[in-house]
Amino acid sequence: MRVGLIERYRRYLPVTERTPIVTLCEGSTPLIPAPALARALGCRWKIFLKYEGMNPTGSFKDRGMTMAVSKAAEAGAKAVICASTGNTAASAAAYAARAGMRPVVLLPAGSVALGKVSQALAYGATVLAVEGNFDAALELVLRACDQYPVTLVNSLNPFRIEGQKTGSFEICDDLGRAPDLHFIPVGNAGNITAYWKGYKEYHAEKESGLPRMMGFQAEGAAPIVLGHPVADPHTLATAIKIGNPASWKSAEAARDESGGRIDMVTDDEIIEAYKMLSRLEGVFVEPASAAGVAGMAKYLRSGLLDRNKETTAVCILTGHGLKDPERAIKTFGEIITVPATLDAVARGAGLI
Ligand code: AN7
Repeated sequence: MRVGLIERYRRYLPVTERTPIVTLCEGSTPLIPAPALARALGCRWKIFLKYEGMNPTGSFKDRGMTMAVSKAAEAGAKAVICASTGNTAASAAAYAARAGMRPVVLLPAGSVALGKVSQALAYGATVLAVEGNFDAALELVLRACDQYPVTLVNSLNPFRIEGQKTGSFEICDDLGRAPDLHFIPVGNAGNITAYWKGYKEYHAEKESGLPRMMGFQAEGAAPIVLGHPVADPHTLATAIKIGNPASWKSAEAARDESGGRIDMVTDDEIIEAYKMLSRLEGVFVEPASAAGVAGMAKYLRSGLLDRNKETTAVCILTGHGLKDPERAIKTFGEIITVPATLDAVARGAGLI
């Protein structure tokens, strides 16, 4: 029987017998070896893909949301609210539905991939498209939480980080120790914060080791790399189109304590990694999820990381490819329409 991550890692999490556990059996996602990707990148590393798209709503957000909504239920909350580039909204809506709470989600108008919008609607969220970017929506959510009886479930809610840190536990359990390098996309910077916390906690108890944290932002939305907020962020990886990350300082701490890097990749590099993952490994992700892999490829190419050194690398693939079907169709090309004859099918398929 598959159990949710609170049950699996209960003793590392701030829950008690009185906490009503709101779960969709999230977590325990596969750690998939990627030998073809390693070959294509010309390296002798062991590369693993942590496929977080396999969570119940198709992204890593479910890890934090099972905790945040369980604790909100314990506190008697009736409604939850978040600003979101899409995945947080989908996850919040699902867990709120399950807990019998009202979900309200604020999305940057016109910037959220269709799969995510359809999920938030399906789970019964009140969906507000804010005429502004994610950062403006988050600001409004924080003000709403100050003034109205509604619980914040963005990653500024510390229970979100607690839930998300379990990703590190699973990686250490699967590998028998922490990897050498941990590649991860960075948007609002909650996830890199959570993984680092998880690695440190496990290491303190089990001496499982500590990876270098390698975070990657999109070039048009790279405030941490530039050292200042970006007023008008842009990238086709809409999940990480964020100009003023909430967990900025703790992401820098993860980078510095681990001897890692936070750097940026272009949209072209993101799309190249997006294609490699699906074509070489059969792992379909949304574009933002490919940013960590794009960063790994960039560092291997430039020689900043040694391709011949024995290295175990884990790439966090944060969201499922079906989240953004429009980008997939744009990227992967044409459908061939043919008459309903064997000859046309054979020609179309390149069999003759
Ligand atoms: C697929 O849903 O911020 O650095 O509002 O959906 O922890 O923010 C999503 C972020 C990476 C970045 N990959 O993680 C939201 C939201 C995917 C994401 C990130 C997000 P953080």
